[in-house]
Amino acid sequence: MRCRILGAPEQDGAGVLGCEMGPSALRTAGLIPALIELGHEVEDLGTVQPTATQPITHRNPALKALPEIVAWTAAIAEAAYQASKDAMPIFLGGDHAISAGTLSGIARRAAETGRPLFVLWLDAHPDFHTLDTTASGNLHGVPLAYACGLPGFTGVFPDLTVRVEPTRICTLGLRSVDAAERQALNEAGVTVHDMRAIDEHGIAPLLRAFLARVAAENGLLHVSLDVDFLDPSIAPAVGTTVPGGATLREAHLVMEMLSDSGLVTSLDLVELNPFLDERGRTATLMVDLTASLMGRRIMDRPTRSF
Ligand code: 6HN
Ligand code: MN
Ligand code: MN
Ligand code: MN
Repeated sequence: MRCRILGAPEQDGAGVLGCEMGPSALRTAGLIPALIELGHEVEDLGTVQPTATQPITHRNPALKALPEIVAWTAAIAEAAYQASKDAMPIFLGGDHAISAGTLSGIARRAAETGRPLFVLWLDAHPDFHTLDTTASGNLHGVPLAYACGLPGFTGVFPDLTVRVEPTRICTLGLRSVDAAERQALNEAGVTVHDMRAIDEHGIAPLLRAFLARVAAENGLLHVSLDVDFLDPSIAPAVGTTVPGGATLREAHLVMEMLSDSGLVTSLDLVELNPFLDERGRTATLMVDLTASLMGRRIMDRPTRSF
């Protein structure tokens, strides 16, 4: 596979500084050699530069760094659109606000192919706030709602060329959902497999059903992996840890099934905060998970199946 690596060291969307070091840590942990070793052709596009900021006022006084996030979103959206031409882009965050840009750029690209875009959101949180409902004001809590075209972003965030269809989104691993997000997720028809569903059914059948749908509709699949999808005991390097996350094996199984499906066409690696890491273990885990997604196997398997 042909991969394009793009660093997006945005950090003002999170409440804790440090995500700007995320791309460096992922590179230091050996992301690119791991991909090359798996036989992929890797093109490193370097680092996205945000556009110039413009002053913006908004009725929600809680919003933090709005001009900065808007500037990043515009730059990342264009870069994501360009990088996704005839290759699989891997976006290195940066906090999860980068996905406002990656999703809108990818959705624009997907529309040109005529294939439906599906999104797998691996996260403790749905990031489904609007600019009006966020209480923390941290804009890493809004990217999925923005990309779906929920109300209130128009005239503030960059106009969406193509919106993501909420009924084609599957969130996996949720365990911290604010009241306004819960209501918006239900109204929009997003598929939510929270941690309770994972506990009750196991992660594999939930993911398998979603992948079968993507395959049946000949869809493109964007995967957005937030470090806090993982349990904090194995992934401490994130500012928004929530106990009770995915285990090491659950996370690898998700990646292995995604690899077997052959459906993944773009990937976000977000929220890694190296300032909070322990001797690089979270960065290393994120690289190992990416390697599983890109074809690393414990043993050869006779057939590709998911
Ligand atoms: N993330 N819902 C919380 C908030 O502040 O709006 C947490 C957001 C977390 C963001 O997971 O990328
Ligand atoms: Mn997130
Ligand atoms: Mn999260
Ligand atoms: Mn919130």
